Amino acid sequence: MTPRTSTGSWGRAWPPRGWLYLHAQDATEGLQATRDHLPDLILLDLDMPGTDGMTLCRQFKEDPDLVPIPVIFLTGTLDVATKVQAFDLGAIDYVTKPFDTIELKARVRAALRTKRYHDLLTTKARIDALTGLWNRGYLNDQLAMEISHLQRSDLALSLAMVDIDLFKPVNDTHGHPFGDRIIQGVAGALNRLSRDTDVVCRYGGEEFAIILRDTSSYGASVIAERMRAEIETLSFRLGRECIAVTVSIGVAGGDRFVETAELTGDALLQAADKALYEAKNQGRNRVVT
Ligand code: GH3
Ligand code: MG
Ligand code: MG
Ligand code: MG
Repeated sequence: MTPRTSTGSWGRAWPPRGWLYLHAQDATEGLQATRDHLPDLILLDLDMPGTDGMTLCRQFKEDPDLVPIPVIFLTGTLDVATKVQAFDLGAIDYVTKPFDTIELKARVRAALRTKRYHDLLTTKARIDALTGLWNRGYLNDQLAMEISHLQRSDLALSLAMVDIDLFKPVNDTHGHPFGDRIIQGVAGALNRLSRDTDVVCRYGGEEFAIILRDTSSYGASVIAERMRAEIETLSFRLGRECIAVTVSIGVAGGDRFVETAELTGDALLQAADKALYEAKNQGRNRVVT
């Protein structure tokens, strides 16, 4: 593997400053480098020693983490059938050797533009528009991933479900836009009080879910209590009035699961939801674990 930062075989001006250009000798190196660095673009020579470019491209496109990376083929022999095969495998473009440097650069820029749009849309699709928190789809993905990565011996993963208390009357009395401001304020507090490793989501209307990594149910209940206490102190101004809200929180920890096999995302969500229901039953504005 040869990482080059500012000069490549296309002369001093390429790749532009700040880009990292990695050169792999063969398919094995190429696949490893791609997994390690998740580049924004792959220039793939069809004619390589060992595994050929088509096979490597197929490997890229079979890996969910690598699928979004655009692949441009470089090749000397490109009949129509090969072009079709390359596009069908997921390549975004091709360049025939000997290639014109200016044209190749333009194709690279175009592919990178597409990749940037893709990344932007992927991010937007995961974010809740009102609060800027992660959305429910992202929560489900992350929860499944966290659980599949948990070691059998280490079930330190917790989930907290947070629900604003008696929110409907607040909305009915003061209007939906004011209700939205409260949802944003609560979201901000949850975000402030969580750690970088936590995943804070808006689960739905006035409900939030937080994945707490490396956290036992006890640890999660301490964090949840801190959040509950902080939210109680917030006040939302509306004209001359100041409105306060409280939240109820249900906490579920992986460590409460006796059978590791029973610990799934759904099971953790259900357990947290059950604890939340219990918190509401006990009179709201409290944490139940
Ligand atoms: P509880 O303590 O049992 O949770 O009572 P609640 O009134 O909060 O419960 P309920 O689930 O009956 O009401 C939730 C309300 O949240 C209903 C709706 O008016 C409000 N809501 C849901 N989504 C939004 C939203 O995006 N914006 C605003 N402003 N209000 C919302
Ligand atoms: Mg409710
Ligand atoms: Mg509620
Ligand atoms: Mg609710």
